[in-house]
Amino acid sequence: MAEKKPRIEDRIFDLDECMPRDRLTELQIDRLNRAIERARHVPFYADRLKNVGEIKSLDDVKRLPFTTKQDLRDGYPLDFMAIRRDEIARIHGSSGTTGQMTFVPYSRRDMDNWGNLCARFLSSGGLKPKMLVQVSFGYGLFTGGFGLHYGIERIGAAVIPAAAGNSERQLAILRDIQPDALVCTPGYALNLAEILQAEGITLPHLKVGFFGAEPWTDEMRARIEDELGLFATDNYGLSEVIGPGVSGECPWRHGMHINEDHFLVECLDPETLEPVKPGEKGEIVLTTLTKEGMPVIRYRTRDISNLNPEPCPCGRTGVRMGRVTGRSDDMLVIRGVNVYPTQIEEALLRIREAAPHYEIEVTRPGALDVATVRVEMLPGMFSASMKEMVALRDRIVQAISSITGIRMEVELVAPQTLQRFLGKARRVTDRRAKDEDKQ
Ligand code: DLL
Repeated sequence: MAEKKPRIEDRIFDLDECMPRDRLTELQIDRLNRAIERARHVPFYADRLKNVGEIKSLDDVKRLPFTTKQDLRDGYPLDFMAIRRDEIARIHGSSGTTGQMTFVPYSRRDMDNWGNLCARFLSSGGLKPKMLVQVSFGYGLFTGGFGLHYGIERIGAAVIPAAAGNSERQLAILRDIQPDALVCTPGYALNLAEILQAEGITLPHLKVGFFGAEPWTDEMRARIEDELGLFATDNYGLSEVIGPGVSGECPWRHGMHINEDHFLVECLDPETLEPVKPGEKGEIVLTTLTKEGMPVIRYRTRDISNLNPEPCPCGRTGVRMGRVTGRSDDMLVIRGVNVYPTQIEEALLRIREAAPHYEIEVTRPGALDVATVRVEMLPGMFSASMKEMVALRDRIVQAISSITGIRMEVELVAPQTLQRFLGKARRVTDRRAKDEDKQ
């Protein structure tokens, strides 16, 4: 859903965002050679880069080794650090919810670059000096809170570091301080919108919202904008690479411009590891070009997206990555069909009477997979007749099937009964391995 004409004024924060492509390529090659030299301080890379000579064209990137999350885990706690201990300016880390956590050290220069990179997408999404911003991301090892914080300050706007959680307090800030901008996960924005609606509070002062850290859809954006009355943009990043600031939307909102002067991007077929055609879906693979604390080479993000190299009307020259439809490790294979949780969300958001809160459970009671989607009804629907509820359930089954190609069981549950998430949502429970053990 690309926009015809942006609703907000575009403000380019840094002219490097508009660097002509040929100059950008030259800069990337130069920076890549320097990044390789820095990476040689890391034993993992020193060994793998032994026979890699000078990089002369971006095609040479094929000669470089890949890095996986497992490699970083094996290097726990700081084997991937390429600076001295007394040069560390900050250490962040990934949560470790899906395994061993990893630490990510930053140098002073990394911190400086990071602030600028976040300022780029904040500016392109409508943040202006002197605006007041509520940051409802976690502050801590998670990169969301601190990353956005420094970007906001770089623009000359003011921060309310609300941090994640305590919805009562979040609402009090929104209502009583009246910030101009909100920063959090899209799921949490929707959650706040829902509580505001239940309490009959409207927020005419909110102008812009910056949402990221988890997959969301255009339908979800429309609902958030409608309910909070703001202009919402998507931004993407990951802690292993820097945190938020890898890419972000411009006001045209047709993909997130990648900060290619700092990150070299590839979109590869996750099986063959060969590049996919422009516009086709593949795994995003990133190489840091300027990172000093922990450079990564060809880091396999597991995020599935696509790259659009067409020029953008905004004038920024960085390629645009499409919405992340999910992580390749989030992908469910149900009866042989690939399904991403965002597809369920997309289906639910087409149906006004269903709340976009859902859980997916996959089981294998016999030979076949059974996927059950639990969906919350909106409060008004809860008192509907049995006939209306059955009709609603059937419409949801139909919507899911038309998007995913498979039929799932749908259970309607009472409003406010499914878990809400302060940070990233976790919606899938896959019980198939356990079911097989039982058989
Ligand atoms: O989530 C960094 C971040 C913070 C990005 C705040 C944007 C805003 P991690 O905790 O390491 O870092 O998680 C990274 O989150 O590989 C994606 O799977 C997912 N992700 C991040 N941004 C988006 C997005 C931060 N805009 C992982 N859309 C990534 C979809 C996203 N998924």
